Amino acid sequence: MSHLNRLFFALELPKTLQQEIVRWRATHFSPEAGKPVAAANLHMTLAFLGEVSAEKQQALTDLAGRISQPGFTLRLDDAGQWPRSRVAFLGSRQPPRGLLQLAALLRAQAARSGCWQSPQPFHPHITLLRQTDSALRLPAPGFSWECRITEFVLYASRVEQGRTRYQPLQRFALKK
Ligand code: 2AM
Repeated sequence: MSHLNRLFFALELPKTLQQEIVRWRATHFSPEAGKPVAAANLHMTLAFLGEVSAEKQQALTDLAGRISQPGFTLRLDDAGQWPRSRVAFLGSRQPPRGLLQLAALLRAQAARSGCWQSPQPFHPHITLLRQTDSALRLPAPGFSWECRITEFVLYASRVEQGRTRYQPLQRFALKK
């Protein structure tokens, strides 16, 4: 069997936005709130693929390459916590239709290619903290960032020297 890679499709955030979010996080969450995700690792997952062989990766990227969908604007204006998975996240009060369509398509392609997909509905989010405290004080509403999304990215999740690193493998342009 060929070597397996842990893969997922996601939206990349511009570096400037990653830095802004990290600064905002530092002022709105205490250091004890949880384990902060590194700035370069802040992203929005569209479809998690799991451990994938080179052959299956090729099939998945062929399918993803056929997606023809316009870009969209992502607004980040919501924060929340999932106590079961112990994460705090940033999200959208009204996720754009283009985002939901893209994720649905990628998740359907993944399922048809044999990648197990969670039965939970897709909740677009950017994980900010892991291993969170049980009762976090969440930032008050009023914050908002906007970001134009023109592509999506296939990432490999690797652990290097004890640190998780998400390596972009392939980029897929959305229509202008
Ligand atoms: P999370 O941030 O909510 O944990 C790389 O691990 C990315 O894939 C992360 O965005 C992570 O989401 C997501 N991910 C990891 N395991 C997953 C799973 N079993 N189902 C769905 N998404 C998963």
